Amino acid sequence: MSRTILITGATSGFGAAAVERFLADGWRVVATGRRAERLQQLVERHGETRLHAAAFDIRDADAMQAALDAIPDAFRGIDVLVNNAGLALGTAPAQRADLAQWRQMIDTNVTALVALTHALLPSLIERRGAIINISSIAGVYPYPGGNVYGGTKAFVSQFSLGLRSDLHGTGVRVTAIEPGMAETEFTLVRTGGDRAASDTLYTGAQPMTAEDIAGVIHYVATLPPHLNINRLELMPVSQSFAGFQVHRDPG
Ligand code: NDP
Ligand code: 8X3
Repeated sequence: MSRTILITGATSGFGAAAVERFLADGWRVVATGRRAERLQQLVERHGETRLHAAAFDIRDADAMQAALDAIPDAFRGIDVLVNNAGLALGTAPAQRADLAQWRQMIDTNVTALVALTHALLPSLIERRGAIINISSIAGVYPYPGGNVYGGTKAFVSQFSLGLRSDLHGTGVRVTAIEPGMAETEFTLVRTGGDRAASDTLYTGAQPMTAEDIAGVIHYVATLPPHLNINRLELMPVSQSFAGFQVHRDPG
């Protein structure tokens, strides 16, 4: 029997690659994001038999509810929720950061993720489904300029573990995937469209690809139902850890 997956942030990067991966494997896919034209291109490529596209800003609670209400019957029983939509904005230290950017990251990465999860929990419980939350190494290891972005991802990982506790006995699986550097539009968004900064970060580093992460999401979603990966941290081989920084007074 074909299963149904709802993937947020399906217009780019991990989410777009995951849509392709699950459609190729015969799943029904509900794909969401703000950029309606990209979702429309997906529909034109794949048709509407196994793909339903819903364009809305995930921070808009009413728009989210309207989109959920408008899901066609064939796509209503969501088996897997992939909370992927998210972003980092800026790399400035906290003392120079833009509060509006902090709010946008919290509203998108935390508040919207929580709201969508809450809305879909009844269906997920009924179907003994799965929740796959896209967290980040930024939620595990702090780095300069990661401040609120890292905080939102720490929330995502800890919320995932908390969900596991609450969903004990329901059969619902919950996983936080915590990727390191992967080349998507992530850095373009973070830098406000600075293509050179994005290229500089990724050039020569062999970062992970969106398809790498989509493969991991698919792996997690198709594990035997008795098996739960709680958190899964991954990096490109080229990325590892640096030491602590020490400030010394000039004397
Ligand atoms: P992209 O920028 O390529 O994709 C982000 C997706 O999120 C887009 O589809 C975007 O859609 C969607 N999105 C952002 N804001 C909103 C919003 N307000 N409403 C609806 N959708 C929204 O980045 P990635 O694919 O890399 O990022 C996916 C997830 O992975 C994010 O949560 C990110 O934090 C996380 N991550 C990324 C890593 C990386 O190195 N790339 C590493 C670790 C984690 P649209 O703009 O159309 O609304
Ligand atoms: C994205 C990974 O290290 O750029 O979440 O914050 S990092």
